[in-house]
Amino acid sequence: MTTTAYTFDFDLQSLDIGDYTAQVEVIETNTAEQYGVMLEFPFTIAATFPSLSDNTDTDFDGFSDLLEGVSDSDLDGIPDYLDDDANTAILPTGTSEQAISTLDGYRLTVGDIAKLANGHLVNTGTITLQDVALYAPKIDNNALLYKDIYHQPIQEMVNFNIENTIAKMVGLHS
Ligand SMILES: [Ca+2]
Ligand SMILES: [Ca+2]
Ligand SMILES: [Ca+2]
Repeated sequence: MTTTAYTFDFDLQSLDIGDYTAQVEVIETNTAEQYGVMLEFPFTIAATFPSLSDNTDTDFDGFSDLLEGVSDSDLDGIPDYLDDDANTAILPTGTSEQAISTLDGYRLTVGDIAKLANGHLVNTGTITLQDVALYAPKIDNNALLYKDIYHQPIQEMVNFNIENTIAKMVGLHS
């Protein structure tokens, strides 16, 4: 089996400020079955770019915000200047909870609700019930949790994706 990476560039200049969901669909053309897969991911066009300083180290990893920048080198959804750990088998949660972790070979990434709720300031997968109410309908209009007025989380809620090379699953853990 061989794998070839393709890169697609999009010009976002014509988009207004706001939240968007991008869809990527790949369909086989060389088989009768023409199997396919569709991936969706949210992104936000923000009004302002974060102001990064050479004198500030927000994630306390020894490198300044300006040096690290807003790229997401480990692809976990957290920008470098807020991300102090390149191990993607671990995803940080709120300050009062331990990070969630998985096996080597899997990648934990910040979930769509957490991304939309926090924009470029996202640094954990932690979300609130209000985040669910506001952003779950943008992702899945049939999601049941945000319609359940009796849902009372007994601990912090973490919104994350977990992926390996074979399958991708989406989880909402509370
Ligand atoms: Ca830093
Ligand atoms: Ca990251
Ligand atoms: Ca990371």
